[in-house]
Amino acid sequence: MKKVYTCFCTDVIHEGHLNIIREAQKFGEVYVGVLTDEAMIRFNRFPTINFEERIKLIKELDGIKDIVIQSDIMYDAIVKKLRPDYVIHGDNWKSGPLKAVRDNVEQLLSTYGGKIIDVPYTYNENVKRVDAQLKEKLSMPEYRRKRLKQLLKLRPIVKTIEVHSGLTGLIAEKTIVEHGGEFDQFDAMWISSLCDSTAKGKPDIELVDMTSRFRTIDDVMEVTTKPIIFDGDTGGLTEHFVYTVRSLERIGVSAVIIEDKTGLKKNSLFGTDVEQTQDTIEHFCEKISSGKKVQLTEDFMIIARIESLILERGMEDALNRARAYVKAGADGIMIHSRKKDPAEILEFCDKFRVEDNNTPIVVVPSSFNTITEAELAEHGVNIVIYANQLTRSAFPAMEQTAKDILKYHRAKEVDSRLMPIKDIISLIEEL
Ligand code: SPV
Ligand code: MG
Repeated sequence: MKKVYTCFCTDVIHEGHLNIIREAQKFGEVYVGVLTDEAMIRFNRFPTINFEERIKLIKELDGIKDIVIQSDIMYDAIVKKLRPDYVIHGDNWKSGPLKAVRDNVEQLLSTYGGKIIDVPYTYNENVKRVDAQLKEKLSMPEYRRKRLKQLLKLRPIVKTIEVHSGLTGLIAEKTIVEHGGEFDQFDAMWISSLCDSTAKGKPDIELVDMTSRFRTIDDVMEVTTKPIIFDGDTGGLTEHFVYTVRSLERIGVSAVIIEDKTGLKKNSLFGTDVEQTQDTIEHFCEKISSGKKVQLTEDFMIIARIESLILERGMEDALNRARAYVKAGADGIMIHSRKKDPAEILEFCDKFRVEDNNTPIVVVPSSFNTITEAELAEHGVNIVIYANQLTRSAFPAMEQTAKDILKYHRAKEVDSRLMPIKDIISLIEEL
């Protein structure tokens, strides 16, 4: 009997999958691969059921010879082990990022005469509905909220990008890149106080009020499924912060990061150029523990941000605060720096990790931007936030366009740099 292999990366079996199995059976015995969670989340949406449940789902299908666990998006290990005569897949992998997978399989099979079978992708109303329902499920508060904790277990480092609108949310949600055989996408979204304020033409001084910040969260949530980390600035008065925690948790935000500053907060990247007051350890600990007391689920995280390095209070002060904040109940520590050299951040991480191997560390490498995610992960960092790069890339592009229209007295000269009208219309999915 010939061997036919297909890999499923799904939490629901619909007629498209059944069609693939039917087609596969015509060529031989069917082996179905189940992609691990770790591999699946590199390029697909987050699974709504876990790996064991997905295996069970496939096991219940008729006409399958065996199930194979596939732990990499690329098929090298599977093809080596199974040596299938055929690999069958929906023809959607002939273009887009998945084409790299098809090319890889084609090359692997060519070494011993194996063949690819491309089956026309089933995309009817029924399949569309199943797809939409899964997406809807992932966007629900109870699914979205816990996802950050799930990702912390599945990812070597959780990659987070700043969003401040529905449109930037869509970029965070949908951008998937294949590069050198590796797939990647962002895991989570950061609602930055700096960019949320900047988008409104306002300074980053806690002037944009919570009602407005929640409006931004809602705009993002409407069109995305990925988990949200909210920049809570100083958290405000403890008596107010407890209400913020409740509201964020209820709507499905996964974490709030609050910084240990008090009084008029200014953006940290000003450093010591402006007057900034650091909170006392006791007072900030009280804010953290008050927040922890009011939350209702195990999913929500309160992350304490330490400003000691920004304010040049020294490494010992930063480490002391980290110890105290964790003791007060913080679910994570964000350590910030505005130095170009990542040395002080890495020193903090190394020293903190000697004492504490569990508490997640968050960093925001805006200034120390030469360091890679892998290097950060080696030093025990769990979440990396690209806190303002989308805003900083959009602004100069828009400004240049405005200048050129004024210069040429028409828009023809800028057109080649613009997204085609057709593309911008189709960017937004219609229900
Ligand atoms: C933000 O994005 O608003 C932050 C990070 O708080 S930083 O601007 O680096 O302080
Ligand atoms: Mg901020």
